[in-house]
Amino acid sequence: MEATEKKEVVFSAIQPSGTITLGNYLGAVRNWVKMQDEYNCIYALADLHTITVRQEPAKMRKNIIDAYASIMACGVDVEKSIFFIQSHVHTHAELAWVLNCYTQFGELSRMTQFKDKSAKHADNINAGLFTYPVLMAGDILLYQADKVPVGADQKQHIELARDIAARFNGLYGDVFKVPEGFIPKNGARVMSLQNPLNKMSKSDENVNGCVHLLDDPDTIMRKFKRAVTDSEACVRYADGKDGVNNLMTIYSSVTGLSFEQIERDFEGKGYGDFKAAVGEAVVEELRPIRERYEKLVKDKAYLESCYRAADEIALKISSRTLGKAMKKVGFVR
Ligand code: ATP
Ligand code: LTN
Repeated sequence: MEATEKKEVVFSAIQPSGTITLGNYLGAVRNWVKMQDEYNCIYALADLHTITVRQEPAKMRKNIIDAYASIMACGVDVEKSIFFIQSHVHTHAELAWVLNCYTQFGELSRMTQFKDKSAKHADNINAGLFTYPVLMAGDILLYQADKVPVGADQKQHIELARDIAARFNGLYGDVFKVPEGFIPKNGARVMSLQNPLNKMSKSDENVNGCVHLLDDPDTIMRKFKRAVTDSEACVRYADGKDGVNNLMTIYSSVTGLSFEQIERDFEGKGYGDFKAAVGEAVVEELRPIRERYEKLVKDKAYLESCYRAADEIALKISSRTLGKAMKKVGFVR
């Protein structure tokens, strides 16, 4: 029991904004799974975050359940970790409001994800999209997390969470743990297979650019065969070879082979062979996940029992931090 208490706390979340991608998996979720034995892990489906972009209600409900089953299928084990649904735990929205008043307009204006998403959704640049990183900071700080496993695109948001925590602590004493990002060396930024200058994203309109966790083997192979490369016909990692670099990153991340080893293995071979090898490696990595998902998603009652139990524990833990923060600010408790 004591050993458990001394473990560091890990917190992370993912938006149920569509089917989970190979980028989400290699950049974040795979590390969530690996960290479960060494840390006290708390994970969430960040459904409050998803409404910063307009959602279709029936589809959103389905996405939430599918994402919950998918993450469990990846190996997040509810016997080891707490895996809850953000909107079921009211402390998140409450702390976000408080922290909004400790975050500057200028800081949020600098967030590159806000700039990207407001360019992409120019007809709906809502206040939630702007304050999204504050909700995310609250998610992390409520659990006094030490480490936050995320992809490279979230680094700026983690820095902001650290700044907000340090500022609040500077005013009121040690209320929040100042968290650290945990970004993988390889796979932190998986790019679109069709446009390797853009990150692979759940909401990509080009279906061939993005491999989904639940794609069947033929679809995966087809997407890799169509992946954009270059005219050099040489498998090597170098500036300007963004398509090949991306395929090498994916291959290395899945197989554990170094770039040097991959270059040696594919010396004298064309891109056709290489793309097929990357596709096959990904098919094998994702096969057991898809199989587990198919079983889990059928058992809605089991899924519900998992998130209900986790929601309750998350509420208990997060209420302690919220209560402390509100008391320090001056609310009558
Ligand atoms: P959306 O397209 O709705 O913005 P997304 O695909 O970017 O979603 P998020 O839910 O925002 O996914 O991210 C979940 C986790 O996956 C985060 O830790 C994020 O850093 C990571 N991640 C997302 N895309 C990639 C990618 N292409 N490569 C590596 N990690 C990624
Ligand atoms: N913003 C994150 C999802 C997210 C998150 C979090 C990640 C919401 N809350 C807390 C880590 C910690 C994203 O991946 N786009």
